[in-house]
Amino acid sequence: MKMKKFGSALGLILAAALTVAGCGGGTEQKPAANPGGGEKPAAEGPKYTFRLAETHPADYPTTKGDKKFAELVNQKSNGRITIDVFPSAQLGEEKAVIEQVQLGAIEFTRVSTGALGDFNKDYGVFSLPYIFDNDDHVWKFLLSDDGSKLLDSLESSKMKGLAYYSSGSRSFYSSKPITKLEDLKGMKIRVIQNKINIDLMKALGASATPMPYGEVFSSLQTGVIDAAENNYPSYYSSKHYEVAKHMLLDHHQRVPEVLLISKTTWDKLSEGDRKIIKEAAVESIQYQRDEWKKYEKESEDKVRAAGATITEVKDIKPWQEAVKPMIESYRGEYGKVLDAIDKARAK
Ligand code: GTR
Repeated sequence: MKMKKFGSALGLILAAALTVAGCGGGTEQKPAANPGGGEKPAAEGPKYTFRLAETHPADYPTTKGDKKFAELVNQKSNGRITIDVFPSAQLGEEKAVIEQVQLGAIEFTRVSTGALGDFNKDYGVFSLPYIFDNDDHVWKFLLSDDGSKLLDSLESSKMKGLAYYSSGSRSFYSSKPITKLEDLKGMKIRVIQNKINIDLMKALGASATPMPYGEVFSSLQTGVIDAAENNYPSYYSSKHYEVAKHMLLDHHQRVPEVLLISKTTWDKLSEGDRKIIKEAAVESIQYQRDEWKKYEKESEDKVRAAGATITEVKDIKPWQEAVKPMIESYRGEYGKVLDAIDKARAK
């Protein structure tokens, strides 16, 4: 629907965004690294300079994954395809970036699957609480056929999923002491904007305040919100721990990260270039997962050392009970994929 509004302006945006040989803004291409022994198809074809939008800073594991992906694309194309990674939300907050990617004005992005729920209903499933046991379970599902099908389903939303990245688990943190479920009652909790998050907070007795990630720090500081929720790496790198030093680990969501290309950009690429991009994305996964593990531990150590009070929920049952009716209300929509997630556990 949104696409229509932009009408003919779209052509102009695309022409500007898809920088072909000769109009690359004077970007000097590195000499071909040529690791593949000079495969002909990679060396031939137009030169491109694309942009990849990333919300996190340069040293964050997703940004490192993006850069690895860009480096691999550059190598595999013998220097023909350059992807410039723009960290720290320089190209905008996640929701705005996704809209730009749908239009083809930004070619690539890495976002949380949580942010995709309002753009593609299938993605809502990741925001349902306590559906995965641990990271291993998440990856068993992501790497299964059902996980790949979900990546493909983004095509109906003008995007194409290239690869999933690790994102650990999300838990609550507040400026007020929180050590148990009851402490969340009546709290205003910032969430990534999507319908399921709003229902989830209600089920836990709180109220959801959707807002962009970049506004959370000041909103916690000024008391516009009482709490937020995220994984250790985001809690640390965003400095939220400085203004919300009480963390309660319930691990309610495991919403993976995803690397995307605009469908408009994808459709313009040759088969050979598509292959390069897909392969590079898949090859960057292991690197990102390793970086994630390291940074997750490091960020936990750092927030603890800085004096954050961290409470692990001992008995998760009451939490699971509280959200059961809400999960059931979504079973009609997500029953099949929830069964696939359950099945992945045994793989
Ligand atoms: C992080 C995620 C970001 C963003 C952020 C948020 O864990 O990596 O892409 O979605 O959470 O809460 O907005």
